[in-house]
Amino acid sequence: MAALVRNDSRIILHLVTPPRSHVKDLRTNFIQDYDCFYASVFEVEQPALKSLPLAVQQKQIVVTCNYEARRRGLHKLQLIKDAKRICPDVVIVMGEDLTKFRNASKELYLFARSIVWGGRVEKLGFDELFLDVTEMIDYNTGVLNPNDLSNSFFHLDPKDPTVGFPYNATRFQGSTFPATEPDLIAPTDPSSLEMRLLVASHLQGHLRGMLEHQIGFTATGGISTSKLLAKLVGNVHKPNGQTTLLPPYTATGETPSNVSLFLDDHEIRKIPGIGSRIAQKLESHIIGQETVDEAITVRDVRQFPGMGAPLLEKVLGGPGSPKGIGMRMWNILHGVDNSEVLEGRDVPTQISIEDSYGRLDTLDSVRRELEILTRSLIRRMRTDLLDTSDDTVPQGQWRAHPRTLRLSTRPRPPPDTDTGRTYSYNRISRSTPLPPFIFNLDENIDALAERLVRESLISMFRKLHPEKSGWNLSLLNVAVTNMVERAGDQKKHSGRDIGKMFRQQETVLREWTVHEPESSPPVEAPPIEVSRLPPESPEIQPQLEDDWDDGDDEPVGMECPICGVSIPHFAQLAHQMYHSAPE
Ligand code: DCP
Ligand code: MG
Ligand code: MG
Repeated sequence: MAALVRNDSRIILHLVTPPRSHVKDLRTNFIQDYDCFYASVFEVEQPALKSLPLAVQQKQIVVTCNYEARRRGLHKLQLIKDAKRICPDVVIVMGEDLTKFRNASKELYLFARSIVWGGRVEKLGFDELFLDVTEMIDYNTGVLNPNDLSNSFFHLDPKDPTVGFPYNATRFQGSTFPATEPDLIAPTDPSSLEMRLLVASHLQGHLRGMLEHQIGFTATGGISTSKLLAKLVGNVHKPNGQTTLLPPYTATGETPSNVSLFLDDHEIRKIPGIGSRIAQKLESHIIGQETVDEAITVRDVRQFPGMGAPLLEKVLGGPGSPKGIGMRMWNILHGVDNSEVLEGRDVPTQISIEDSYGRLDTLDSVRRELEILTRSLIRRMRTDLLDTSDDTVPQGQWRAHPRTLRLSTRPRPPPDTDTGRTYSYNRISRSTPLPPFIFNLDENIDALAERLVRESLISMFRKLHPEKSGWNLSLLNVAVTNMVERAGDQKKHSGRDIGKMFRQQETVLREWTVHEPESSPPVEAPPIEVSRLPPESPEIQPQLEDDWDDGDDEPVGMECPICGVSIPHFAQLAHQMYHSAPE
């Protein structure tokens, strides 16, 4: 319960503000989740699509669709053939090349970062941002005039009092949980949690308005004191809405906490941080059977006799479980999440390009594929690591130098003789210092790629696979890691340079063309591991997958609409064939 108290006065939005040590409990965070993101990227390019039912296709699946299509019965992760049957006039666009989504995602991230003081904007997947706006809320609640709240002005730049927007600080912007008549809510104490959340709701409304009217994307938002609560409350009014989780955040006397009121009806499976294995263990403990289909809610777990951190530790702990899982789960069930919104980085920590294969078993084909991957890798390095802001250096200057070259492969074991299915091995890899010639901007990319394969990658490959034949690979990955930023650049994104931010913001808004942004979110994610792959198919088309910002940053796969298993993109076609194959 102590943890609950700590959480009580935090404010989280689906844009998140950074906690400062002395206002640790007054964090204001929010989250923004763009509506039908991939579909919106196409709509921004071609506004005429907005009024039509639009679906984005990857393999045979609707990966997302716009809200016009949803009104007509389509939904995310539906089979294309079902979508066509339900809505014959659906407009289908291919979305397998992720470049434009990645670029739009970075552009939107940069936009948010240009506004939020301290740059505490964290990406979650491609289309969600947490913004820690604590500092902005500290400042703006500090300048409120309690005698004239309806004529307030939100300052977006403390150095220039004219930059900002007017707002009415006697009412929340957008929706609230619990739903309340806006006129009935009128906090007057500028330092209260209510007022902080109220002011934050206007900031989020303003940002969403800018996004919509100046860039063309609508987003849905949530406002609270932690990432967890901001994210969950952000789901309440979709699309193009925002919801603030109202205090009280702790129960007092007869008054229940709104956090519990809000969380208790959630299925535990829907709570971020509770994966399906944990949910299953909790469900079988609560319901008392090994396999259960019944979904249980946060309330069911929280109010279960004897429930608490020790019992959760007993149920969930054991080999393979992280230490302290009981306390972590108990906190989550009470909406307590002390994780911070992480500040973004301007350069990635690594860039890697990979592809998957149905069959790759000769040195010639490996050499050919390595050259293809290396060409993409060099292109990506030039896009992400070159600073082209100085007109006197037309080719640009390297903002960072990766020091290490890494080659990874994933060998494919022979099929299981009983079932005919194959199971994947883990990746194996080797690293070596990255030869400096790769940074030569006068040389063309094809020649550089050919040389890197000939001089480095092939010998690394031979060390990984000393046998001349007999191997068969399901994946190749070429990466540059161990990034060293140019002197001076490391400091550029720490601290706050409002002037620069606003210049950057203008640039972002003026040139809404999808180009490579000059900064990027944190990267470095473990390789995608698939413990079991569906049967191989000769029809699997190798698909370039670069994981510049993989892991958290990029959807690594989709849930199969038939069996619900999470399948990486490259394996989706094979997985569908697995379902359609006769038993
Ligand atoms: N995506 C994907 N594979 C998944 C889930 C999502 O490739 N399994 C992609 C397509 C989405 C984007 O990521 O457009 C963002 O995912 P969301 O779940 O936020 O979905 P949308 O933004 O499309 O829709 P919503 O309006 O419901 O947020
Ligand atoms: Mg979305
Ligand atoms: Mg999303």
